[in-house]
Formats: sequence, C-alpha cells, structure tokens
Amino acid sequence: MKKVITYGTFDLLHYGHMRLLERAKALGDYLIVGVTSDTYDENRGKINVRQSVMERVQAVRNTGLADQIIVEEYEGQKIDDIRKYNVDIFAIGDDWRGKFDYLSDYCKVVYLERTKGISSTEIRSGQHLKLGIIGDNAYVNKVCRECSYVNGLETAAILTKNPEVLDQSVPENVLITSDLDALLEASDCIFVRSHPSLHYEHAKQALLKKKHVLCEAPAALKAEQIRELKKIAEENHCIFMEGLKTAYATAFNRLVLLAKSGLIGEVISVDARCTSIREVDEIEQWSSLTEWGPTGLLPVFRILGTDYQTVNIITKKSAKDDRFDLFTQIHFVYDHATADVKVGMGVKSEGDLVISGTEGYIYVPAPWWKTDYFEIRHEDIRDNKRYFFQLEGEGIRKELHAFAESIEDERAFSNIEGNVTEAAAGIMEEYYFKKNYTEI
Ligand code: C2G
Repeated sequence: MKKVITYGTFDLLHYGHMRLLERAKALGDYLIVGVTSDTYDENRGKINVRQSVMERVQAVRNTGLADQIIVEEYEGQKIDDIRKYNVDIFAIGDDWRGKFDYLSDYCKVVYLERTKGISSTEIRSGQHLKLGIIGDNAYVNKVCRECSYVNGLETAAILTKNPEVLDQSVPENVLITSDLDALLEASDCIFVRSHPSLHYEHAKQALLKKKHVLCEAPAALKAEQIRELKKIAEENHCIFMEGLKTAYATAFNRLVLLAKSGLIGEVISVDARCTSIREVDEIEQWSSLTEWGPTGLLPVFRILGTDYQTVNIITKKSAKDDRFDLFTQIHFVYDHATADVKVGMGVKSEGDLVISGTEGYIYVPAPWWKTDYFEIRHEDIRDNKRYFFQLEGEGIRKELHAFAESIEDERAFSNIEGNVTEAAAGIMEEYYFKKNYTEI
C-alpha cells in the first residue's frame, strides 16, 4: 500500500484545497492529512486563520478524501510523521517548491500545481476596513507596518503634528493630515496613539462619529472617562478597545494563565519594572507613568485583580520640569498579596517581571513587556521549566488583528478586561490628583 501525506491549515476549506487533496490522494492508496494546530500557525506568523483546528479538521473529514487526519503541532514534525506512519510520498502545493526538498531523504517529495484564483486570504478578507492612525512619533510607522499583515485592515489616513517622523512603512496613498475631521471622514476605525492627555478626547470624537476605536493605554486619565467612552461605544454600536501590545504577546498571556492555575502555588507578590531612559524633549511628551504605567500594571491587575485594599504612589519629579516624573513606584496591598510596579524614563533599572508564589516563581527577563520567553522556577532547580512563544511584531500585529476581528464579529475580543482599563485610568487619576501620593 502506497501512503501519501500532505499538510495544511485548510482554513475556510475551498476548491483549491479540494483539488490539492484529490490529486494527493490519487498519488497513492492511503492519504494522511496533517492539519496545523492553532499554536503552530501562530508560531509561524499565520495569525489570520479564522477557524479553530477542530473546525478545520472537521472540514477536511467532510471531504471524505482523508483516510487519516493528524494534527501538526511542531516544527520538524513532518520528518517524525513520515517515519512513524511509513509514508511513501509527501505532497504539497507548488507555492512551497523547494522548501520541502529536505524530506526527500525520507520519502518521495511531490509539488502539485497550486490552483489559481482562490485562496483563504481572499475569502477571509470580506471586510475592508480603513484604519486611521493618530500619533506624533515613530510608533505610527510600526502600526502601518504591522497593519499590512492583518487581513481586511488597511491604513487609510494618519493625523499627525510631525509628518517628518513618518517613513517608508507608510503606504503611498495614505492621507496625511492635521485635521481630525478629515481623518475621521477617511476612516472606518481609529488607532489613537496621541499624547496621553489627548487619548480620551480623540477616542470620544471618533466614537461620536461612529468610528471603532483602539485607544493606546492609558485610554483616559480618569476612571469615569473610561465608563463614559464605553457607554458612547455601546450606544453607537462601536468597538472600543484599549491598546497595549504586551497584552497581546502569547508568552505574557500564557504566564498569566499559569500563574492563575496554581503552578507556583498561591501568588503572594507581583513585581514589575519598566524603564527606558529618554531625551528630555521626549520626556516632555510622555511622562513615565503614562508611558509605562499601564504596562507595569497589567500583570498586577490580570493576576491579582483590581480589588486591592490600598495603593501608594511614590514619585520623583524632574528638576527641570515638575510635570514629568523621572520615576514612579506604585505599591499595592491586596488581601493576601502585594504588588510593586516601578516605572521610569529618567531612571534605569532591570526591566524584569517576577511573580512570586508559595511553591515557586515566574521569572521573565528584561524586557519582559516584549517577552517571548519565561521560566517557572522552583526551590529544586530540577523542577524548573522554560517556555518560549514566538512573538511577531511585538504584539502590535495581534492587537490590530483582534481589533479587526472584533469589528467584524461585533464584539470585543480584547485581551484587556474592562475593569483593568478602568483600574489603570483610576491609578492615573490618583497620581494627577495626588491621592495616596508621596513625592521624593
Ligand atoms: N492550495 C492549493 N491551491 C490554492 C490554495 C491552497 O493548491 N488555491 C494548497 C497549498 O499549496 C497547500 C494546501 O492547499 O498544499 C493547504 O494550503 P494552506 O491551508 O494555505 O496551508 P499551508 O500554509 O500551505 O500549509 O505544515 C503546513 C504546510 O507546510 C503548509
């Protein structure tokens, strides 16, 4: 019996896939189809897949062409499978020509002509959302770059005071303007990345014009403003999400889940530090607390919740301009735990994250906010474990993808729960109104 194997995502299974499977099957007597797992696709940067692995497996099963279906979970698995299942022929579309020649050490490799004129990408991108970006620094370039990887979302307009910071990442036909109305007119949805003191106003204007909003954290500097924005969004049937790239890093999300699932026992303390020394004129644009606070607060609020007993804010202001904090520490006391967040743009420290529990701790090396790696450490080092998750585009890509998907499905798939957004705005409020506050 001649065994053939082929692999694919088979998202929104279409005629091109069917033809591929038919021809692969015709090469032998028994067809094995490897369907990629969600994590495997995510790790190879394929973030636009719409269906879950279970749905895709079912679709392949429904074709009636597969004699056996397996799930492809890791890089290099093809060699293992070919040996394990005693495969004679590996077949794949010729968009992969040359890429799998190395498998010819194990079996025959056949590239089949890819069917023209049809693809999952085209089926998926039913929606064409025009994204307007508001921002005055080079981060706008990153957003444009990452947007080009997200199906159904394209940068249409940019509102900026500093057009000179824009580079070749900005597509040519994008409207560059200094007029908010012109931006809103040209866009279906808005990424607010302006000065933090303007986030709320920009988000509000956009929502009032019925534009979906992804607003960089802190989305507002008062908790009440967050409630107001949510209300306007609801009334206008718009998506309102807070943006924070770390919240979309797979490694970060996994470590939160592991901490919550008791792997290090009871969590007693969360310590996060985020620092980056910046030039004075940049400091004038972004204070340490608004620049780093929401990131530092994220693991605290996601792991310990927002129901803390007390908070103390200790800050060191710049001697040049006392509107700006060089360093700010936020110390929380919870019923059974404590947390400490230290942020600074005028002080440098180790940018790591430590989550301490009664049976071990999670250690994320600097810069933890861009993390693709962490360790779970125990008293007995033989029990330590390391985790690695590929991170494309610092989390911005996944954040934009979640935004586009939320708009399409008309419900927010945010990785930041509503109460976290509100609690972070509450901390900003305490700082600006000098509540629970000490200057050093
Ligand atoms: N295909 C095709 N014609 C199309 C679209 C896809 O022949 N119009 C083929 C692809 O060449 C591939 C299979 O259908 O052989 C599955 O395609 P995808 O779902 O896009 O999966 P892919 O990313 O190509 O998976 O381990 C995973 C595989 O290496 C590749």
